[in-house]
Amino acid sequence: MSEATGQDDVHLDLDTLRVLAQDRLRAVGLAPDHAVAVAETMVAGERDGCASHGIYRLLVAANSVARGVVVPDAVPVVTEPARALARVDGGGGFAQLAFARGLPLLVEKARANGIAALALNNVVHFAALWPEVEALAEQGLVALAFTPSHAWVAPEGGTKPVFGTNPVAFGWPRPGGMPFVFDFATSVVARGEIELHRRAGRPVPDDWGYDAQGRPTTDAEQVLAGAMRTFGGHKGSALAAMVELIAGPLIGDLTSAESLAADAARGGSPIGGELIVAIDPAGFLGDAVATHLARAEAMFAAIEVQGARLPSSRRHAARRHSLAHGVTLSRALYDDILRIAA
Ligand code: NDP
Ligand code: PYC
Repeated sequence: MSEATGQDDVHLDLDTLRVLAQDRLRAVGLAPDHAVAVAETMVAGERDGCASHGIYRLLVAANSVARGVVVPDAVPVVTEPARALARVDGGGGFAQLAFARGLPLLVEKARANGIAALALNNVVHFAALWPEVEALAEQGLVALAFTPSHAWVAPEGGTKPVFGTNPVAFGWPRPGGMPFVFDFATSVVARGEIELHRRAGRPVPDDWGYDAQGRPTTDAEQVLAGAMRTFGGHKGSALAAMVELIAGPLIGDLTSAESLAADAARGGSPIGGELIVAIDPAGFLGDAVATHLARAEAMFAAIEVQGARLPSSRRHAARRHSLAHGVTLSRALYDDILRIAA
């Protein structure tokens, strides 16, 4: 059910949002199985209060389809390059269906070998990575995920883009509770956050990026045209380089610079690969798993007891609220979504 809650926003329950997202994705030409997988990740982002990677991504995904960046009816192909390795060739489609097709094999291999990795190749990626690591941690596995994007981010000490916004995500299973998950870009913020500032006509902090001449600027448009900065100076810069390497050349896929070149100024989402690693705690610990996971709980308690919060606690609170009360979109975003494929 949807209802107008005022001139500037629109309230929707999650089922309505899901139907709207699937409908718009099919309307732009996405095959039904892709539309379901892609809509699910956008609805999950909106449900969890991740505005830059929520339902706003409908506009981004529709643009990638319209510009011919993504293969809308790609059929993912799963292979096993080695005992502990799985690969899904996404055939140029969105990453969500490729991940869904590779997940069962990754879990099976991690349980059999103690550790396993899944490479998604030849996919288009517009989304957050926490759904991947959360899905694995919910099955009792420790998980890591990485993907390059487009070359938008300058290395520390430079002002010209080399890296993508290159997120790193981590998931840790918690007995009887939601997994411990963090997921963030190695740039100072995700590019989607700067896009939202541009849409709202809001300035960005002056340490988010440079204009095309390499000068710090608070103009979101200028940062998008120039270069973003890494988080944490040389530390974020090195992590961004690591993501380029392990989710690019290591799995035979594109770096962020190569992805941007392949886009050929179409303005689509990044094209390339994603690396997902899953570790079964029982591989190291055997019957002592419960004892050692309990020690991890002591660390989480020591964080929270002093008033600090765990990553994902805000997201999980947003999820509880959205499941009970639905979500609110700005009227401008809702109208833009209705205009997709119209
Ligand atoms: P943030 O800087 O907002 O960091 C997000 C992470 O940090 C979350 O796990 C968040 O938990 C946690 N966090 C935030 N504040 C605190 C705090 N005070 N204490 C403890 N934990 C905290 O995210 P980014 O802007 O860097 O990235 C946003 C999203 O963009 C990510 O999901 C990422 O995957 C996505 N992205 C995707 C790319 C792609 O190529 N596909 C490229 C770049 C980014 P919580 O959610 O609970 O707030
Ligand atoms: O927000 O930086 C970003 C991003 C890139 C690809 C998907 N999201």
